[in-house]
Amino acid sequence: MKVTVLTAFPEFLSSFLSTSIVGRAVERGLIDVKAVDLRDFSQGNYRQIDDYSFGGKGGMTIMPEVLDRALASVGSDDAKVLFPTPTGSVLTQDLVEALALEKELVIICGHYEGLDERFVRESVDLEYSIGDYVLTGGEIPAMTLIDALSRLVPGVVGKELSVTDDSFYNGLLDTPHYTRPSVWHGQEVPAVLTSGDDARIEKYRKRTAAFLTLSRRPDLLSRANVMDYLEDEVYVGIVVSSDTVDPSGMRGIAQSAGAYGVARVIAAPERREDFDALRNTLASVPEIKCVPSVRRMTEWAGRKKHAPLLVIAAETRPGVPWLEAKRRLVETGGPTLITFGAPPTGENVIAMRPIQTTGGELPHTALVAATLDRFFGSR
Ligand code: 6GU
Repeated sequence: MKVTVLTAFPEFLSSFLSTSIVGRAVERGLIDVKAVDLRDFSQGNYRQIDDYSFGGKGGMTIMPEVLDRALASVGSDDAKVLFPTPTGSVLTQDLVEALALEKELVIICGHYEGLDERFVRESVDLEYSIGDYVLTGGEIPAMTLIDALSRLVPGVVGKELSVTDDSFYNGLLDTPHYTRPSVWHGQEVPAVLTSGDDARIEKYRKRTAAFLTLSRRPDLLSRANVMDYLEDEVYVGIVVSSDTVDPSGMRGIAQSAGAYGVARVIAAPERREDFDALRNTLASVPEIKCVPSVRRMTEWAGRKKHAPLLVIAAETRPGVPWLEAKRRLVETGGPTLITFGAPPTGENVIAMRPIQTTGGELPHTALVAATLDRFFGSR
């Protein structure tokens, strides 16, 4: 990837481009980053690149001719041109990942009051902000983006694992880290981390990540696949209202459930007397476990420990918004049974607000897949 930064302060970037991980990536040719001095494209004797803003109170704006010449000097028509500005759209990991697919970027740093808007309209492809605060110029946001991009380039960050494990990669915050000494200022490292039990450690890290996200950034939950962050398994329960069940539809449901990491699909008849008929019909679908009643379904899902959290994907009844249901699921972390069809009752039950469509009803297979995607789909 090639990145050119157009700036009035190229020396501002020099230590960034020659130090640490980014410096090594530049040196090894993994990324090609250059800072170009906007003043080299100034007009007149004073290397002037800006002028008073029209209608302003004395602020300065970089002149369009200067920007145009500087951009032309980069010499490539298909580079994506970026302008860091507090009025841009917020830079997220998703946006960084999208920009990482580009071959070439040009980042134009404004100072003072920014760039002439006509140039922005004519030549800038994307305006981005790095957060809700105001900086004196675009250099730090330019370096922020370059840093985030470079760690996505294979080979830049030592262990590939640490890239995929980090905050936001799975859509949730990272777990806290510790190093030696194991006791510091009277504080011990959580015992599980020194236990050597890899499975327990992994579970602990996932749970702390989940709780950190719940308490600090619940807004991130909407785009995260939370399956890995639960301690126990997730089951799908289908309550069948009549003895006429379509085995191929049920097979489709089992397939969707499997794709999203659901441990097992359980089917129960609404009326106990239909159990034999149901079991016969589903004899050809061994992926689905048949039980005689909704109560048995609940018991089965919770068999290892306590009762499962019941999430009811209700067809019509009012219920909690799905993101709240997802939050409860992560918070509970225990076995979960997501049911479709006639709703079970009791403790530990969340009725989910029905999925809204703009016309008509979803077929059952689609309803199950759409519901599971809200909880266990990756962004
Ligand atoms: Cl991209 N530029 C400036 N000047 N200030 C900012 C920003 C960018 N993002 C947040 N604050």
